[in-house]
Amino acid sequence: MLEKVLIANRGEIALRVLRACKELGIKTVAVHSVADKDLMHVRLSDESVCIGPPSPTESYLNTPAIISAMEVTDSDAVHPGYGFLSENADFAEQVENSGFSFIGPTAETIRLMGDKVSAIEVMRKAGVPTVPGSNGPLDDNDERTLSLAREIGYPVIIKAAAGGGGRGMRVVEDEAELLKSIQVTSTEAQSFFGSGVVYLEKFLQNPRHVEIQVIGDGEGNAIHLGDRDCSLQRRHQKVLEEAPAPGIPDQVRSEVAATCIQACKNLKYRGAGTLEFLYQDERFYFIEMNTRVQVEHPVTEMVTGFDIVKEQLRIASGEPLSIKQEDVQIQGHAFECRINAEDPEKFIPSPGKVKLFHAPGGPGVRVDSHLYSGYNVPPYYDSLVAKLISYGASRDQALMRMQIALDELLIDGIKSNIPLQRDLVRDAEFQKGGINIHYLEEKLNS
Ligand code: MV4
Repeated sequence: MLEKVLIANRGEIALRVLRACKELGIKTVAVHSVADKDLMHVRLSDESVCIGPPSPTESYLNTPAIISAMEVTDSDAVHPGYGFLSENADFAEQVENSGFSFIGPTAETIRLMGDKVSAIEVMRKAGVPTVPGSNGPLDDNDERTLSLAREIGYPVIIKAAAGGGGRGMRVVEDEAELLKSIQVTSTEAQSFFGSGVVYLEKFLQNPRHVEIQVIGDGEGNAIHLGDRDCSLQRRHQKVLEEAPAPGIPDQVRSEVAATCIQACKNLKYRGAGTLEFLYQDERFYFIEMNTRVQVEHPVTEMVTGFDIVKEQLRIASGEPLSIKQEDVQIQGHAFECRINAEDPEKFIPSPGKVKLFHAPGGPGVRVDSHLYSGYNVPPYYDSLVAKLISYGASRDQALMRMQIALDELLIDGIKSNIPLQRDLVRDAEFQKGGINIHYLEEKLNS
């Protein structure tokens, strides 16, 4: 087993990783910026190292500072959490070349999935359903591109191969705009990402965002832990997630999951990962793979009873998967409300001193948060300050528990989106289940 893990992240996920390490008897090193010396996980870790000024580029994104901290503290491995360096192949490579373990897939796999064109290609070859499209980069053969788009049918969407998560895309409504849109998207992609490679897909008008959690041992064994619905989002920021995704026919669900496992086995995938799909008219369409633990992993943990972060640590220790696919049972339902330090109407960040924090509790309630009364939320980072998770035997029970828990949750001193979340869990359409990716923005605009 790993003896000492350095946690290269902050906030709730750093605390989540720290708890998993403690359960496994692994020593912990917290690295933090000057602005983060009072973080909860810094207090609770065995050692801590200040790695730089508040600016993320000089601290949590500072590879030499993090690797130096690993050397000074004699750490075995680094857990990158989500965001920051978690999907940076160069970081993973430098960590391993310095003789440490990166808790995640190989640099090669991260790079493969970071290029959306190659990600789609490996998935398609493994039998994972993808969106009809160019199945590769667009080239300068305009006639071919025009006839491809005509075959697929408008609207189509142009996406940057190096993009993802909603950056570098453009919808094209008709043939007259196609070539110009490709040019503009490619030029933008070149300047944002350093690569102008773009590809084309059929644009799905009202899909849901459904994703499948996988985990592999790096030796060709892999399992899936079911799906999550993350359709309730605003400007590509997820707001409220649930597991399992409601209303998906059993056969459709198990068929797509089987293809995901096949893909992970082919890749000899190591660690936790998520295949993102659009889901429309009872069909799944793969769009991207995330090679990290995700913010919303707790809803999967609640319905499987399986600790994803502990399994990440065990796999990095060279252990085989601790469960077989047959042992994975999806039981009950879970929701996660993301609590952000932001104005609930204008969505502008609201950092500052938390005068009072009171966490809800009771059966089926989990709170993943680094907040405490007196904590000062710094202005330099993501505004996520808590994840409120509810579990129930049924979707209705989990939703009921979330309503109650949201009413118990107190965060005084800063603005938060708790009022929005309280409204969402009482929304009749959301309660029915199966709203699409446009629902929240339409609701907020009406
Ligand atoms: C799409 C799409 C419709 N059709 N691709 C946005 C983020 C990135 N992960 C992929 N995205 C989309 N790709 C096709 N072919 C619609 C979106 C999309 C979206 C997807 C998931 C969650 C929220 C979204 C919000 C707007 C657009």
